[in-house]
Amino acid sequence: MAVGVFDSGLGGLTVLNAVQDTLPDLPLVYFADSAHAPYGVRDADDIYDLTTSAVSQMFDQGCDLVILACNTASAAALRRMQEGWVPKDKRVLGVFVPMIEALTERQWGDNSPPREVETKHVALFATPATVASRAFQRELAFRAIGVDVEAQACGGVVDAIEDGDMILAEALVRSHVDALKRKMPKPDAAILGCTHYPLMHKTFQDALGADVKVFSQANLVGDSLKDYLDRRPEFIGGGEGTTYLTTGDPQRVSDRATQFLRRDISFISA
Ligand code: DGN
Repeated sequence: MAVGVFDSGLGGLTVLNAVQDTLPDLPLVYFADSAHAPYGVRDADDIYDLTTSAVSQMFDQGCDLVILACNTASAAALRRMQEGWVPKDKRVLGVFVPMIEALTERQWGDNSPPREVETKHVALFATPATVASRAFQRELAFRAIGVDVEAQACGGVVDAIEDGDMILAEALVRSHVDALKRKMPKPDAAILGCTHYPLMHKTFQDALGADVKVFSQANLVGDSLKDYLDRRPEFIGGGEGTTYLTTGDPQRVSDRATQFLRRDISFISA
């Protein structure tokens, strides 16, 4: 048994990295649905079908707990999966709740009624599908009142990062931040709601200004998983190391992953 980390492609490796840092002995399976990436431009039904198909394969690989590291899948598919698809002895968790708990200064799993919080103006940067789902606003409304969220769909950024074109990625981030600022001139906080954006953290911070608190999810998810496993140790598996699975061409995906994380990573076929 291992904990599964699912992503549409390689971006979730930022989350996997943070989990490996926080929980170095935890056996892990990383699943990249590279044959169908990117998810960010697909419609919700398509994302649901692809995500359930991948997570089924992860259950078959012995993962009783799967984290959807992909924001787009968390936004478009997670609630529907939790409401009827996930078997009773398995768990599927997303990446929004840890971010929202940090933003609203709540303890893990605090389900008390929504309350006023200090952060009043929040900028959300994410893929078009995540923005269209309004999942972030829905989950936030369960926990906080009186928060104004302005969402900016950041077209092109994921593709530029995947292509290794960081100059284009930086230019796109700056123009998306400018567009956001025209709608919300003074955000208190910004949420980087996409697996790839931690790699652009500095560009977002520079463009937004030093007084905006920028939340990047990878570390938050690592800490939140540690809390979860402290409470639910039955989900900690035996075995060791990380297995990397992909629906794409393993050689090509391994080469790109090695470039992306600047360390050797070897994928096998899912
Ligand atoms: N992993 C996706 C996300 O976090 O939204 C980004 C990549 C994509 O499929 N567009």
